[in-house]
Amino acid sequence: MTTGNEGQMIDKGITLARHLLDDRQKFPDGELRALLLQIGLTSKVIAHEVNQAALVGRLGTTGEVNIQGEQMKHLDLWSNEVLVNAMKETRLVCTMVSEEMEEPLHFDRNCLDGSYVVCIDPVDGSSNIDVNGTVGTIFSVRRRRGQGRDHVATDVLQKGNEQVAAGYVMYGPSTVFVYSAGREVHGFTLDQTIGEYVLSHPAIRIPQRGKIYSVNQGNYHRWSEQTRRAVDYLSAPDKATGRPYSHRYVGSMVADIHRTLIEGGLFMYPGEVGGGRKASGKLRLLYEVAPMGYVVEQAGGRASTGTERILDIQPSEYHQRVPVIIGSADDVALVEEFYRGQR
Ligand code: P6P
Repeated sequence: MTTGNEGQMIDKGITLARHLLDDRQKFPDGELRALLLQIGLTSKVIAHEVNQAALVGRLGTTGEVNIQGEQMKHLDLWSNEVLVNAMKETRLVCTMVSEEMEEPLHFDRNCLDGSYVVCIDPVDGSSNIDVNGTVGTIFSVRRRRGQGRDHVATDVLQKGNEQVAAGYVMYGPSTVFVYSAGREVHGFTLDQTIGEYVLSHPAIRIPQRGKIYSVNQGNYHRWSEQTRRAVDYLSAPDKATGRPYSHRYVGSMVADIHRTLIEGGLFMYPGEVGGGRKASGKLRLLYEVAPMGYVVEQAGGRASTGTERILDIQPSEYHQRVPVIIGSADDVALVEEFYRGQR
């Protein structure tokens, strides 16, 4: 392996570490840089475990049920523990919220240590792992604003527009680390030959409009009239308006939104009528929808509930669910017209 000027590995491209260091003028916060590098490092450990899950007994469920009432997977618990330890080790994080933990975890008794609050979904879409499907880690970073144990109410339940960084890791045919720290969205692909993330998708911009919609069509009869009319419109043939859209649905939010980010279109998880636990959809605001919405907005897209910008929502509880329409600006705006009675 040769190196060129400034330690950049000429034949391997720009690594995540080099990128974050080079971005100093746009990225002055050394602590945030260190935190993102630690998340990147931890994701490489998780990537290996995901890849070997079937061989090391990480498939299947533990028999326990999480706060969401969902079967907990061996991989969920293991990856949560790995991420918690990794964040604690940095001494940069005072509190963590996770899909796998009912309450926020404070790393020191008085929450005086660590500048950041990190919300994570350790392995999103883990039900796909048993069938060798794509899964992902989603992370959201906010600054701690308060002090002492009472700071949770002010610091964890912050709006998505308070995030200072967010992103995801997609464990698919290749492992891809995508993040934004409020200026651009960059994607890195794990180069197994050197064990480093290498810049593969610089300055990602989502197409203004796409040709794909992504939603679990099986929930059609539980949707509101507006949702059904919007999906019927997208799937109806009409050459003049470039319809029908193609339908793609992996059932793994990271996979579906990564495709949407690269190719355009929109991903939806609407609320359901009938008063069940999915009245506000299935996906959680703090550690799934807000971070993914932040990334998509930074790439020029939009993230909405249908009537409200996701990043403007004031969270009221840690595991709060919200309806999601996220993707190309023109496509999200189109669907919002159905929810606003303009179509
Ligand atoms: P459904 C995975 O379980 C997940 O949390 C997201 O990754 C995904 O978008 C969604 O749920 C899929 O849910 O109800 O369509 O199986």
